[in-house]
Amino acid sequence: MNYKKNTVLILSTAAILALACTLPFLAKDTTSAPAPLPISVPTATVFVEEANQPPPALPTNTPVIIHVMTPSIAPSTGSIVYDVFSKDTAPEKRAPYGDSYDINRFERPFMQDMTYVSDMDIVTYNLSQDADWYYISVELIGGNPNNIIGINYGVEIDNDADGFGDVIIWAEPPYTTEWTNTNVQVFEDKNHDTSGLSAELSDAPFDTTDGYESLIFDRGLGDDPDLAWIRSNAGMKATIQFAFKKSLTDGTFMLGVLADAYLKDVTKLDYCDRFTAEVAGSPVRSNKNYPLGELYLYDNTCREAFGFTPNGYEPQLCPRPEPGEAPPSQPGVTPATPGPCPPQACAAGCWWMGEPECKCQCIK
Ligand SMILES: [Ca+2]
Ligand SMILES: [Ca+2]
Ligand SMILES: [Ca+2]
Ligand SMILES: [Ca+2]
Repeated sequence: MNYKKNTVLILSTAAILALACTLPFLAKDTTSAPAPLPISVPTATVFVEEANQPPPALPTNTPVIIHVMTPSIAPSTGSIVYDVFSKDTAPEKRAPYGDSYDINRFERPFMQDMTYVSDMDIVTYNLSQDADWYYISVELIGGNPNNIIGINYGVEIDNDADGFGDVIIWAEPPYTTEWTNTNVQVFEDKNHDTSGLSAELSDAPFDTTDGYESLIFDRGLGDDPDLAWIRSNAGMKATIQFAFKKSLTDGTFMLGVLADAYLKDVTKLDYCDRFTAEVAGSPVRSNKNYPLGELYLYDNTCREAFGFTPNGYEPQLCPRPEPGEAPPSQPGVTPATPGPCPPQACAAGCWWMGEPECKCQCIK
């Protein structure tokens, strides 16, 4: 009996010990972790098959743009709107007048050191139209819009004549003599802040606005691939010429043009709200902020009314003749002396001081 009992005890103990060694939760040897699952290794055959396939087509970022309409190559010329120009005073490193910072009127086609850039000095602009298009022709003193300095040109449209620009047609070089829009964009201001707080005055320093923030046409991409175009050297009064679809407006609007070779940022318009007059400097020698500071290489114009008769109080509207003042020499033509301080002839040895003095200054 005892022999049998001992034999059973020994065999039972051996069996328990053998089982314990196979149970992972009892095993103390941490080096005997379960073997990892086998990794699937691609076979050489897979690579060979892929290598033999033609390369996949690369995604393209140049969608095909199909134009339906192009503007006329011979639009008419509209009534001329005049801007101040600086050609005659440029050798004296100054603008004659016409730079009224407070009211967003600039005449500074100059580098910061007052070096003159005639290719961005606006002299006149005019608007004409046909059945489908408005044409905005811009006359510059210089004849090379492709000046290496890099000049952007723009057309600002104020649809409701409240002084806050609503749309800008914005173009960058290179310009060609054929109509193109590979260098044209159109932006909108959807939150009504292009003039900051006041449409009539500078609100500087004011930096919380986003100007024309919404891109609605990008070099042919947009709801209408033909929305806006530009060409250069199209005629005496058209060193730069824009065309845009009439559908962009309701037919009544105010419009002005600009040339910009420095900031070139439509989200920062109106620039007069960004910089104080002191920081921006002035191109007019008699101004206490002369010479130019942080805002230079920028020329813009007053805005003219199209499709409606203005009441004369629209912000940024081109000045009207004063009562009793001689009417324009031609019907519909704006006088050639915009601004409150038109230049006058001075005696020999004297020159016109412009704003704010409005008088002749003579060499003593
Ligand atoms: Ca000018
Ligand atoms: Ca507006
Ligand atoms: Ca303002
Ligand atoms: Ca805006």
